[in-house]
Formats: sequence, C-alpha cells, structure tokens
Amino acid sequence: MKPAKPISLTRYLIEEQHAGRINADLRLLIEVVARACKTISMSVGKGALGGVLGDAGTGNIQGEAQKKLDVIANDVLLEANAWGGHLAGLASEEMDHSQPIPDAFQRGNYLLLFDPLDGSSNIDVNISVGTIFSVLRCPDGVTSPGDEHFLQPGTTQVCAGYTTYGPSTMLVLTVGHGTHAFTLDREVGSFIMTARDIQIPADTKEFAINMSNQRHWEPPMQRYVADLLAGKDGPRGKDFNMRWVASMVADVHRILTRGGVFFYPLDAKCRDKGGKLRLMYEANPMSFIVEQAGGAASTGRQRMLEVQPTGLHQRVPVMLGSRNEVAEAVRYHAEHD
Ligand code: AHM
Ligand code: MG
Repeated sequence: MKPAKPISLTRYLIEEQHAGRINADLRLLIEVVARACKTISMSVGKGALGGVLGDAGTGNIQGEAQKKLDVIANDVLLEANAWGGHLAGLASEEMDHSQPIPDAFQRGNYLLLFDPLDGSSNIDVNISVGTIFSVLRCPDGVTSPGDEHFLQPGTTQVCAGYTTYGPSTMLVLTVGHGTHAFTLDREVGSFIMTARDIQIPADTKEFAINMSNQRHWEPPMQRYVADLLAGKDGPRGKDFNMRWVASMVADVHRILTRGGVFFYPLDAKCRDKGGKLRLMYEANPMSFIVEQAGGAASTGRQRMLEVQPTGLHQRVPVMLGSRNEVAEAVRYHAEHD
C-alpha cells in the first residue's frame, strides 16, 4: 500500500461530497457505520476481560452457532443505523430477514447490508476478525423495503467497506472512486487515511484457500491448485506460497496490501447451498473493493458483481484478488466446462 496524506475519514468524505461523488446522506451513513465499527473494535479488543468471548447459545438463519460477539456486533450496527435518517432498511447475515427502518424514525434512500463479525471462529483464539458492509439504493417509490428490494447485483453498490480488528483496527472503503484504507487512531478516536488508491499487483505468487477441502473441489479447481503446487517445474513455471487465516477480512486485507488470490470454491460439502460465502454481505462488497483496487472477482464462471441475486442469504463460490491469477483460475473452469 502506498502511504497517504493522513487526513481523517470525515475530511475524506467531505472532500468526496464537495467533488460531487457522494451526497450528504451517504456521507453521514458511512460516518455512522464507521462509528459503530469503533464500538465493535472496543468490544473485540477487551476480549476475555469484557466477558465477550464464547458462544451466545443461539443459532442464526444459516444454522450456525452464534458467538457472543456476533450478537453484540449485530446489535451495535442495528442500533447505530436505525435512527440516522439515511436508510430505508437493513439486512444482516445474523438476521433471518431484512428490517425496514421503524416508523418512529425518519427513513432515507439507502439499504445497508452487513456481516457484523466475519471470521467469528477466530474470536476465541485472538486472531483478526472483521465487519463487512455494502450499501445499495432503495428502489424508487419503495418506502418499506422487503427482502426482494435488496436483491440487486453487486454492480449497483454505491459503497462497500470492511473493518479489520487486528493488531490495529483498519477501515477499507470504496464509494466507486478507488479503494482507500484508514487506520483507527485509538487516542484521538478517528479513522485516519493511511493508504489512498490501493492497487493490487496484477500478478502474484501467493494464494489463499482451505486446502483441507481439496478432495471435495470440482475437477477444474483440483487441476488449477495442483498446477500451483507443482511450482517452478510445473506448467506455471514459478513457486507459489500459501496463506489461510480463515477470516475473509484478514485474507482480503493481505491481498490488498501485497497481492495474492483468495478462493472459497464450490466443494462437495457446500454444493447444495451454492458455496460457503454469502453473496450479499461477503462476496459482493469484497468484490467491489477488490475491483476498485485493480483486482478481479469471479465465481469461476461469471464476474461476481454481475450475479443476479435470488436470495438474501445466497451463497456463491468466490475467487478474487490479483487479476491475472483470477483470470487463470477462470480459464481452467472454462476449459473444463
Ligand atoms: P462467518 O461469516 O460465519 O465467520 O464465515 C465466513 C468465514 C470467512 O471469513 C472465511 O474465509 C471462511 O469462513 C473460513 O471458512 P473455513 O473455516 O471453512 O476455512
Ligand atoms: Mg462472514
């Protein structure tokens, strides 16, 4: 990442508004999400001292056990965004259905989707987790949106971002004019820009995948990864390194920092569901961020951002990062199909 002039998130957003790239409502919406992420960062940072580790004893719509911090992060984002006046509705990985903004509050024109705490299997072992979010426009004339109004392809996103709660807390953001990173100054309480116009190198020698699923992948994925592993004596002619944090935010953040490709392909275990990762609040926002940084994102057979969603909790195969390497993986799929 290139260093940036250290301006605050607030100043960056005001400059974007003055340049006509966002309106005041979207600016304030992003400020509210960023404030909620600071609160989540505080809870995550307290760890065992805050009594926030461990299971909540509940399950979500996906049939996954919820961690206490999944529930806390979801509540923080819901509460912070309900009364801002910029949203018509919200949807979360942790909630069965979307929620329109209650009648008691002013409604705006945007829809917010989020995965409140991604990588939650890593919470209890003190490894980075994150929040991922996506902003869509509410269709014209809709005042009380339902799930169907959220089912817009990723190309229609007006903003996407994630916050990674790691050794430092960082917010990475795009409003469709490049991808920029902000680091939380914990003493001042502000996000400060630390990288502007991030560019993912087009080529890479590093990939991220959960290798334990290898025997369950489809044939083109098996062949592609076998060729990566064959190294400089194989058809790719170079050695590859591998990393897997099992927190998508951390894996994507590494790719934005030094390049690489991330895969969560279709496998026999998740084939019935369509994949492991969720289109609306994992794959689409990350794909928007990666494309804005010069990278590429695909299902293996289609550009991710052009997938027409059919369900709020829809899952998809994901391949994203350095564009030439994503193109290679897509080529293996095309040759096989
Ligand atoms: P979550 O939203 O329930 O935390 O699941 C998503 C996470 C991603 O962050 C990560 O890339 C993947 O699941 C890891 O899956 P696995 O444990 O199968 O390697
Ligand atoms: Mg997730």
